[in-house]
Amino acid sequence: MILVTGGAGFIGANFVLDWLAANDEGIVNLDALTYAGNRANLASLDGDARHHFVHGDICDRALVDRLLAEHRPRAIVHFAAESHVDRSIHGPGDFMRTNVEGTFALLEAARTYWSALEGAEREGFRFLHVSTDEVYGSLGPKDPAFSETTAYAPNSPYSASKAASDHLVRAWHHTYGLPVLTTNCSNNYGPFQFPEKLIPLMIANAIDGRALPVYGDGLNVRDWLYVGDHCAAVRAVLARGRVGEVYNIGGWNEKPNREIVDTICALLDELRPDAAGPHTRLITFVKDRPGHDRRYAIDARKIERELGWRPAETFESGIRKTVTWYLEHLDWVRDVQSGAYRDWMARNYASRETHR
Ligand code: NAD
Ligand code: TDX
Repeated sequence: MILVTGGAGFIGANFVLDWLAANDEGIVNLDALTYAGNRANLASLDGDARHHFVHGDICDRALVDRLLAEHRPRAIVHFAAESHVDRSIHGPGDFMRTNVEGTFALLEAARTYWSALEGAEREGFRFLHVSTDEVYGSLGPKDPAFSETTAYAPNSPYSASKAASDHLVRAWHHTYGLPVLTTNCSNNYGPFQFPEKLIPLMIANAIDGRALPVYGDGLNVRDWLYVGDHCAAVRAVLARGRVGEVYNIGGWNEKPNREIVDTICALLDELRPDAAGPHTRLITFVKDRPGHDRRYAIDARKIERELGWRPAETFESGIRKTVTWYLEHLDWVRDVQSGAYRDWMARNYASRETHR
């Protein structure tokens, strides 16, 4: 049995589904079902006794203590977080609470639980903390990619809160000996991603014939990884990672945002031949994100060398799968585009003056 936090969100749900497709070990899935958490992502597991869903908050120490005592997991895989940079700019409070205080509460619960274990159970226990490349800050065009020893330099409230959580995890290992593992991954994309993030937002807007809002000059660079490859990397780190180590995860796939949007438009031109095209006519350049990091790039040689992990998807195969998934799951898209979603879109995009 493992305890997963945030398993109703984008990456967490993909992880839970992949895990249970590959082996019979059960999962306790603790998720607060914020705007980003969605039970529908896990609908295919209804009636599956291996999946035990708990609607609750990682900050609720008594609840976490009870789950650990009841289910006696051999590992905690910690995905739960507030994850959207733009939301962290509009309202950083939730990010400090969940990402910093929530990780603190989870570490303390894990420490108490692990301290009371004995023998092989104690030896085998792991706390795997899922984090991001954004903690390393922004790269210039010629800088080498982020490695595990790159100095932390977070620039947004989101990345600062994740950096803080990474430091807590590190300290709980060095001070208390808690057997932790930390992963820092690049930008993910794939099924079930909430349409506030670049790729699903562009797909959802293009399908509806709405503007495709590109921030600034569209030349900010991100390093994209298909979510299934991230999940496989997390499984490899959990199984074979060295305790106390950090593993950077990335797809060697740097691309400027404008190229991503062009690729999505080209795929939609092909897959929706009856739509009024070309979809690039919808591209609109809008006011930049404050403090917008220019470039992220991950040096993934450590996880490749030590654990033999490699991404299975190319960007071309992964983005085609992703666009196809959204076209085949328009009901899912409509469900998450609720009143609260419309409020967010109005708040984030209304104030950005636009030019084509
Ligand atoms: P997401 O926003 O899609 O999902 C987050 C999940 O956490 C949701 O199900 C939400 O309900 C849950 N949650 C939030 N606050 C909670 C709380 N207090 N208690 C319990 N559950 C809570 O996020 P995601 O994109 O799936 O990211 C998952 C993790 O991976 C995060 O830690 C994020 O920092 C990290 N990460 C994400 C990316 C990316 O590109 N999306 C890249 C690298 C790392
Ligand atoms: O409407 C948009 N227009 C636009 O140009 C949005 C939402 C984004 N962008 C740009 C900003 C970024 O340069 O696209 C790029 C990607 O933006 P996001 O999808 O918001 O991702 P990013 O800010 O890079 O952060 C993501 O990757 C690291 C995740 O949201 C984080 O959770 C993860 O840690």
